[in-house]
Amino acid sequence: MKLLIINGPNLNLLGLREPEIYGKQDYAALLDFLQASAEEAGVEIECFQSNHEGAIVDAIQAAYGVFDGIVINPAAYTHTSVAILDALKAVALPAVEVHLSDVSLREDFRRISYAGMACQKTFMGLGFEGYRQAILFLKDRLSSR
Ligand code: CA2
Repeated sequence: MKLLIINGPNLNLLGLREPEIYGKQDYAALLDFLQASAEEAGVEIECFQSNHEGAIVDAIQAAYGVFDGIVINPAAYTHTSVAILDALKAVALPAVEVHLSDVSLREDFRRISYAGMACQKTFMGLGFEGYRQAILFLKDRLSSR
């Protein structure tokens, strides 16, 4: 089972600022955490991060026929990108949305999630643990098909 983990803009700068919202750990620590979570779940993962909307759309399209599912934190594009929503709908791979922070408790503009409309589940406000939950959720869903 192969999962694609997508992280959107600025998540490569994790740990640099706003630790009270996103935690103190950096992106390299997130990658280590993802790898450990994948090994625990017995799945293969590939991690992709981009600051560019089109590159994220390209990665979702390229996942078709290669990956069994997608875990995505579209970061700021969560709240703006119909293109990412359409790409997720187009490939129709099982997808789970993750947010480090609880976006429902923040500014109003963060309450809308376009990508989330094409996802089977959302984990938010759990920090890195949300990604682990997402991997386990997809593993469970995909193994019972
Ligand atoms: O909580 C999340 O995971 C978010 O997807 C993070 C996005 C934000 O736009 C979403 O509303 C919620 C922002 C990621 C920014 O990452 C930073 C990295 C370093 C310093 C400051 C922010």
